Amino acid sequence: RTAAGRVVWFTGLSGAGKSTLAAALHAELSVRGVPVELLDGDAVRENLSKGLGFSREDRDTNVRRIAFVAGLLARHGVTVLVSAISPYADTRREVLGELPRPLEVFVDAPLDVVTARDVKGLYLRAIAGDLPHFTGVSDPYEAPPQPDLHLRTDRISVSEGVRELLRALGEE
Ligand code: GGZ
Repeated sequence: RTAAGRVVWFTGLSGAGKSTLAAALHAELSVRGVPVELLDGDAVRENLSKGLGFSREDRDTNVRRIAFVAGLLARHGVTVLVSAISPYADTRREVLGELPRPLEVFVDAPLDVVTARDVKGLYLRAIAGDLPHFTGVSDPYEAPPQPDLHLRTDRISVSEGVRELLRALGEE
């Protein structure tokens, strides 16, 4: 199988759709019998990275921990779907460079779109100045210059995104 042991790394702003796409791809691969695991930033921060904040150092630590676990799983043929903002281009390049056949996916929607979605109300708080270090508002997000896949979630549906992901993985 072509997706076996690959790490699909979803990067993008909060609310861009990383977790939604990762969950949908997870469901599709599971149905197809592909061994697949999901490492979601939110869940990771409640367990593996509990206590970490949002300074550059803490985000980098979070991203390195996720990559470490992803590498262990991938080594055993599991397809790993990582969903984390992972805002720093250098850190992404470093950790992805140590993974076998990574697929970097830029989950992209303009700031005004994610602000309008504001599922958790975090953008409202950040714009009001109540949330320091909030990615895209009061903290940087460095878009990947050459992602393997660039999904504009304000233009395509979740199922279209999943189709593109499956194609990129050679699993269509
Ligand atoms: C960005 C924050 C912040 C700040 C809380 N900046 O969309 P969400 O809500 O559900 O997921 C986001 C999550 C970010 O965790 P990650 O592990 O993906 O970030 S990183 O890769 O940069 O380490 C968001 C919520 O936590 N959240 N405060 N200040 N996102």
